[in-house]
Amino acid sequence: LALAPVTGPASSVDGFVRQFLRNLNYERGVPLSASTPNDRYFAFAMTVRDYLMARWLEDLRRQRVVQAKGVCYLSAEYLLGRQLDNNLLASGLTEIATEAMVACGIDIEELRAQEVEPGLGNGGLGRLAACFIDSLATMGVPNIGYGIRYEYGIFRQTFVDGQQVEQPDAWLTLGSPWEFPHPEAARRISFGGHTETYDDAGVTRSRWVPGWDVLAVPYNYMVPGYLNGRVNTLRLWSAKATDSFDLRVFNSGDYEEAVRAQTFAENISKVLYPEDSTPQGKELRLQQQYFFVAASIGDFLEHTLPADFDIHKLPDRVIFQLNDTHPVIGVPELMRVLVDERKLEWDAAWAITQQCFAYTCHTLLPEALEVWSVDLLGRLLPRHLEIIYRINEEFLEAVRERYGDDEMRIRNMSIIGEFPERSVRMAYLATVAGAKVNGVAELHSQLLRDKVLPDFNDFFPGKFTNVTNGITPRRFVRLANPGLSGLITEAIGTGWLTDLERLRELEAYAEDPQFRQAFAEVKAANKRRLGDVLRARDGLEISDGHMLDVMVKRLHEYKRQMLKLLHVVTQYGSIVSGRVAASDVLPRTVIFGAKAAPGYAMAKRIIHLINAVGEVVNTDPRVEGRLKVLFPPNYNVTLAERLIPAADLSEQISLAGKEASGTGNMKFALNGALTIGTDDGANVEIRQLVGDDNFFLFGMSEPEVEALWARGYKPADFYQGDENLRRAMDLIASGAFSGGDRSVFEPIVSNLLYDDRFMVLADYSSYVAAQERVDAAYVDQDAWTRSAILNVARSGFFSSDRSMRDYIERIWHTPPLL
Ligand code: 26Q
Repeated sequence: LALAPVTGPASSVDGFVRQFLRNLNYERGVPLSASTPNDRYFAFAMTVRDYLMARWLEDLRRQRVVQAKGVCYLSAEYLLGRQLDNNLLASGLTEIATEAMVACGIDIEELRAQEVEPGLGNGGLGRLAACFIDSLATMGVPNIGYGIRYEYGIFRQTFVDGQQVEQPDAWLTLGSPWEFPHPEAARRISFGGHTETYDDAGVTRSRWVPGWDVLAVPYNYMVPGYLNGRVNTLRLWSAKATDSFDLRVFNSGDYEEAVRAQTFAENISKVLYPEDSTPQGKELRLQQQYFFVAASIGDFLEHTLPADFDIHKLPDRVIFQLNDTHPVIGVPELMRVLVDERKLEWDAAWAITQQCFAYTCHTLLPEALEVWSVDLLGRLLPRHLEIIYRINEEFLEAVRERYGDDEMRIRNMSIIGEFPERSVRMAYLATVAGAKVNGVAELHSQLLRDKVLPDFNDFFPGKFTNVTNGITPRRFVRLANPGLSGLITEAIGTGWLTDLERLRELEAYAEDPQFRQAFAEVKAANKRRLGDVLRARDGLEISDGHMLDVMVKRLHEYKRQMLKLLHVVTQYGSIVSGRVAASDVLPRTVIFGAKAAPGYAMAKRIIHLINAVGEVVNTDPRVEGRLKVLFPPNYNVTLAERLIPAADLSEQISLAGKEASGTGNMKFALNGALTIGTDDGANVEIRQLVGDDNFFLFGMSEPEVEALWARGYKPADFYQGDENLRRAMDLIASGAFSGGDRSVFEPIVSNLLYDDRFMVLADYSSYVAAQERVDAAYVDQDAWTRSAILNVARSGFFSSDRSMRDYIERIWHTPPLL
């Protein structure tokens, strides 16, 4: 890759040292001798920042001059992970910076450890947004990511007596060297009040008379492309009280009330909602959504576009990509700006709006489809509610024209639902307004089109499409797995990091015993490195020679951590009952990482049970240390970067038809783990690519799931019919993992026996059989390594660069800016 000649203050070891010391002295205000590790981290990060700054300004200038079409990615979440190593890598400064620190006698590891990762997302959706902006920068596509600068990110998880306890994630306590606040560019965002009509030169128009407002202050973050001298922008909004709040002090003399009002306004960007599946319909959440979307659209229209821009040409300049329904309130917002403020005719405004939005859906769970009660929405955003009603009226009119008075169809397609209360269906609004609607894996897109929104697919032929998710190989291969990256580059040369399909060239190396040996050594070294991390972080020990069996993702019943746990309990039960000699069990360490939504009682109980099983299994001498269950708390991006490269086995075991895509599955495959998985989400595509011989498939397919529901699913029948399953369930029910207290985990057991919405029991026997195939395969280490190499070689498709190319081709039509 052509890299512009490295110039600027930090581009030699000497220059880096000088700039570092200057930052330490003049920005931090400390001499090296009196500096803390945090001072040194800040000065170091600022030095990397200084290097990128010229390129950033140049890109901003270029984007202003060229006025090409760009993508505004609207996402309530960005799960960025640590920035330092990524930005060093993108700048090509890693070696220079390392040498510079050696020259200063500074331990660069100590300095790295200072960085607190910005956890501004829940899981897959937020991490996907972070991968996408990395890929766009690397491909030179102009892009702004817009979102919220939460003061508190996803909670820090701790365990007390095996139970999850949440702590606030105060990631900003010591500040962040990566953000650039721009208070001078703050925008006023309004809420509440009422609407009225008025006479505008003979035309009756509506307008919004808001009740209160807040300031949205932008904070910019650099998004550097990989070794291409490009830097895009991530702009996150922070809420601040407006002076109208101060005015109230002046007017009323009620100082306490005024301060309360300020706090109220600033609550909007205070905390990330930690629910990732069953949105609660909280007013503050809707405030967050409107706050960042209105600020972002306003910012783009007024600051990115030239002052004299002909607004009718907006679709030539921008596509607003909606990351799930969270930013969908942007649709009526753009309509309001165009109709009320820019005085466009409704039809013209609607034609523009329909070309400027596209919508990505990330779920299939009906309970996760976002709705807002008309009552709440009307109170908070009365003008937007009017606009939504009009959009719906005109849409249903068109539906009537096409199908006649098919009242059933009209009720089903209405953007306004009536039960259990009158509410706005945000996914429907997004589908009606969006130029395109996409799912995130082939199976998901197909189910979305045929099962979730079939009427819309019929009405809008060609609107539905698929873009299979991807992950950035820069972070999740190059940074997370330097050992493997070195090996790959040695074999096939450079270039694969920006053209991941080139990993195909590794296929031949799978047949090379020396390469296999080297590959296995890298895996072993990654396991030792993980061992060091877990020991230092949590006091946990990984035993030598164990298979590492890893399941990391949010805790949700549909993802079925319980299925994995039932397998552990089955193995444990057969050892302690003497049916299987411990010495005949293939040594395994099972690692879980998962946060539960704080209000999700069943998920929290499952966490408790995993910890309880671990406690018993890990300390029972009869197991002879051949089975271990580890659950490091607070799984996050930083830990993922250590865990994934060390894994032998990747657990992707959701009920078929429930996991939209999954992206962890891709990260594991690209790091040479084999997958045990159902035919769900992107697993389907992974299996097709890596081949059946290199993937452990089990469980019902989606049509089989449907068929079993149709026949009538009785989980107790599966319990009765499978001795292993009965023993495992009985062991849990007996209190064996709760000091004899049978009540603690009873709700889990009875839920599985009498409800089991996600069919854990139905897939149990197939899962256990697949795990036996895993055991058998793992015995032949060399054959396993060969399969692992083939997983890497055949997973190049899952680069987020490819996802971005698909979005560009199918949805955005925004070429790279050369
Ligand atoms: C919505 C409203 C109110 C409060 C919270 C939310 C909310 C927040 C986050 C709802 C959903 C989420 C996150 C969903 C998510 O991460 N989905 C995952 O997206 C991945 C990327 O496409 C997929 O790979 C996963 O399959 C999907 O579960």
